Amino acid sequence: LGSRPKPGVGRDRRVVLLAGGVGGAKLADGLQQFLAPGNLTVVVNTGDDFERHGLLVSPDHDTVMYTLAGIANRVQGWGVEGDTFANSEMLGKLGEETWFRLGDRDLAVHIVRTRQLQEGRRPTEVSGDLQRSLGVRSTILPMSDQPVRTRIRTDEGWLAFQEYFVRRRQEPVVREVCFDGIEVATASPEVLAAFEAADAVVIGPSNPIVSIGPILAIAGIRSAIGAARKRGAPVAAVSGIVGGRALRGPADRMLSSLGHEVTALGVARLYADLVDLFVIDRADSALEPAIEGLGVATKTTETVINDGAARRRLAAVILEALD
Ligand code: FO1
Repeated sequence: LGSRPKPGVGRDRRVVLLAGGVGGAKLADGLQQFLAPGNLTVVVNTGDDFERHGLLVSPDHDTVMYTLAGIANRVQGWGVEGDTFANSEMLGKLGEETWFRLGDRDLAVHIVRTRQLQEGRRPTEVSGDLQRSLGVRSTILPMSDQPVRTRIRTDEGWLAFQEYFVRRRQEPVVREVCFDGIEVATASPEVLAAFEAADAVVIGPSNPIVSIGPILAIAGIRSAIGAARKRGAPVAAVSGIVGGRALRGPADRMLSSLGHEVTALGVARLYADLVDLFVIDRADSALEPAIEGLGVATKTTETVINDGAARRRLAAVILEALD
């Protein structure tokens, strides 16, 4: 029963989800099925944004947008289902770097985004038009309208995020992470308004360092979450570490090389001052007492969401726990 949206129950609640790439997008997809159009707002990380062939690519934003539009490549998680790479092939012939693969349909989004930004529109406005064009019924908000770029320090020196994540396949050991531009980046008015209107806030199972980290580092966002909580809007976080491993991506090795414990408890410590509830997988139920020792309530359920039904079940458990 939990996996079928119950019509009416809590559909009118306004939920704000903090999300990075694929894991956050999957939970957004689950939550969207229980909430009335416009009642889910996804604040996305833009620190992974990347300039390619003169175009601006916003991977975490586009992964959430394609997922909520129902057109995401479900195996890869990023890019458009069934996309072709004719343009990428020709770019290669013309001597362009193509290790960061842009599909032909994906490319259209970057062309439109870049043109509108060059005309002086804010990333938030551009994002709104793109998601409406693709029929997304929730609201996706870039964490800031100012540019932030995650950089990774390795033994070979500093790398731009996508150089680390894609070109180097996350092989180098991460010694330090920094968010260029974070000092002057502010939460957009739309992001602040979303937190003010929120009945609940959820931190998705994305990488706590490089996906959720940049969002929480934006001036105004931690305090906006704190204000929502003080106002009575419960705040939950979902662990992206299960059984000491990341479900995908480099979060486990990154947490380790940055000196954090690579467990759901280690992630809970990063969020303890922000959240009322921490959602962990059944595999980590033994950690409940230690997490509750941080002053955080726990909810143990299935957090590995590889199909639509699992996404809905996790969303239902979270919405029920936040009720
Ligand atoms: N990830 C890869 O591993 N290889 C790619 O060629 C690649 C291209 C790509 C293009 C558009 C996009 O939105 C995402 C893309 N990603 C690719 C994923 C991306 O690097 C990650 O989704 C995020 O940056 C981390 O969450």
